[in-house]
Amino acid sequence: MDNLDQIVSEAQVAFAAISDPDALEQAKARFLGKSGQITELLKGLGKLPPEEKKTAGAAINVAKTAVENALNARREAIRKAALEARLAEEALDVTLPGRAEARGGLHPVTRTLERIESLFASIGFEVADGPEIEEDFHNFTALNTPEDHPARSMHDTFYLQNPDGTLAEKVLLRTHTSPIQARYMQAHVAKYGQLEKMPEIRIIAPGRVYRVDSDATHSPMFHQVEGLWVGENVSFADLKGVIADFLKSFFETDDLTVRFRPSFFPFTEPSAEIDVAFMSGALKGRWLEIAGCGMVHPNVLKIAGIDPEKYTGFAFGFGPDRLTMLRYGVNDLRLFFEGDLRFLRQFA
Ligand code: 2NL
Repeated sequence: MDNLDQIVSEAQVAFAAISDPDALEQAKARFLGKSGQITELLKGLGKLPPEEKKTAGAAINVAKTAVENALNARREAIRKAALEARLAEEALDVTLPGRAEARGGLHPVTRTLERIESLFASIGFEVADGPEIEEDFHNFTALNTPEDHPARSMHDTFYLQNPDGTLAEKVLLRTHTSPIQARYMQAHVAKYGQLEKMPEIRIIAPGRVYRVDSDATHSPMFHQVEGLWVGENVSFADLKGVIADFLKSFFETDDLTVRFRPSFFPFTEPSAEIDVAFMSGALKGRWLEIAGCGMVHPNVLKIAGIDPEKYTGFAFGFGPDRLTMLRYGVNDLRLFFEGDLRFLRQFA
């Protein structure tokens, strides 16, 4: 029986020295496993004479229970120690001052776009959207742009490549937001074209556009807002009224004059450049070129499936980057796209 006491104290010493759970289970095997010391003793019981079996068996079981108790106590101690360590490591000081979330702000050009959208929404214009990667058809052909027009050249327009590196001739980054309107007209005709009286189209198309151009006043990516109103009896007089009212609302002053100067675009006829002059303030007295416009060319209506004998329309295109520069007195376009927070924070 001395042997049993020795096994028990050996187990207690062995378990106490271990603090890793896996190692503890391995140590357990030495005593209680298939060929562990206690197990071997139990196996040996069969060879004892019957009168000794009972006392020997009871003594071995007392030792076995003692080893199991030592094991369970150690398991529990290891588990507790691990929990304590984890609690200490993940301690959270709820009395520390909080870290405030930095406050974001809208980009000045975004402010201008939203302002233009809401002003036109107030006179019944819907905001339309479309892809920045466009097809030659919607960007040029549908807008009455001749095959040999310089805007179609690689000097002016970014074309995409095929996966094999060759030029994807008919796929490009849109050079204006007109293709949004070309697509909208097509979809509108598909929806209402068979009706005796097609509902009016009144949309603005804001978005990013791309041209091969880069200096103090040109960025290869810039913004445009185009507008389109198509219906029966839509006239150049309507165009002038809508634009003049818009500019007065946008610049928050009646103290400005608007001038329509003859010009040319393939997609409008007649076409005009819109100039504005402020009668007061820092920009007083200078004519500023602010947009292009005109009556939608009959070919553009025809390509979209609209009968130019029955419907007319006007269209215009603004550069919201330039409008933002004028409204806030910024002199370098590139500041808008460099992402310098010292500049951008002034508008937030
Ligand atoms: C400019 C000139 C303009 C348009 C854009 C347009 C769109 C359709 C049909 C006809 Cl779907 N025209 N857009 C018309 C005239 C001028 O923009 O210099 N923008 C900054």
